[in-house]
Amino acid sequence: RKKEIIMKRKLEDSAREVHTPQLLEEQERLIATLIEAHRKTYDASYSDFSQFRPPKRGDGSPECRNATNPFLMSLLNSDMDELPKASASGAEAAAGDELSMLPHLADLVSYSIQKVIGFAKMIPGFKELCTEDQISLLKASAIEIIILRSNESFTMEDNSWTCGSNEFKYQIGDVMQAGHKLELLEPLVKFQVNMKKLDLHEAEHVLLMAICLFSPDRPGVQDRCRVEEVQEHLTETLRAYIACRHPLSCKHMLYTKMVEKLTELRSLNEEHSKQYLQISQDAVNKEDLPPLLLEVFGNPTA
Ligand code: 8C0
Repeated sequence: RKKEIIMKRKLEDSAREVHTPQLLEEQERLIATLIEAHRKTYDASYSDFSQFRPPKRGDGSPECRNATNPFLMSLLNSDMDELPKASASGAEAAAGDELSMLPHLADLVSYSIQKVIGFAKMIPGFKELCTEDQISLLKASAIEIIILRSNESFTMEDNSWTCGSNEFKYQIGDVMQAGHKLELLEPLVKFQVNMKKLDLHEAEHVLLMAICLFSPDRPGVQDRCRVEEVQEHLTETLRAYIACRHPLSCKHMLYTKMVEKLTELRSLNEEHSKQYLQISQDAVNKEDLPPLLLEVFGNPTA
């Protein structure tokens, strides 16, 4: 009797493998909802970027090329005949502030957090969670989802995030001028390159962001079962989508590779939290970090 049941299960399992899984109508609707949510919260014209505090790049600026003559430079460039008051820091500032890109990138991250929140609110199941769980999920995944969504602006031509004009083109050097170490940025760029190579469909891209958000194992999550349920529904939809919509030649292992990306994001996130602590402490007096960013990533002075 037991053997019969086991045999029957095996038959059912292999039948499932052979028959191409279908995209259920409900799954189609879910994908359409996610794509619309993403389009409403990702402006690919990047026209809002001019409202951020402007990017300041030390490299290439006249001050920096003349780093040996910072005072001469500042006198030549200003209408006043006096040396800057705080001489030591004046020299530093003229030679190119170490955190000169921080205000712009902090504004970009803060803006992106707002967009990620907007995206989350449109995912079926998110609003039904209690506010505490919504906050726990967002706090833990915001930076990961920003990294994922940023792949849309990333280009392998010159390994930069290109958001319109040259002013809003971000290269490793620019992010270093926001206080980030090369050791963290190299894996971040490598991640972007490997993501780009996966050449995801929009449906897969948005599903991955939603799956990332609904991770039941984030710190502080109360109703893990609800979160897991939604995540499983999303992963099932992703598997079905890949199985029936992705061209045979490139769908091999795609789901597995996508799940691997989520693991890589975790370790980027972990490394980032360590550096964030350092940067946020360096930045406390500069009032460089927007309040939303402090709330989401933590405020070292609070
Ligand atoms: O100066 C700081 C700025 C941000 C110091 C710390 C932070 C961190 O937030 C508090 C984020 C750190 C993160 C790098 C570490 C990741 C392991 C930032 C600096 C990265 C993440 C960004 C913002 C550098 C510039 C390019 C990176 C993602 C980029 C994203 C690009 C876009 C453009 C965001 C996306 O939302 C969008 C609309 C465009 O695609």
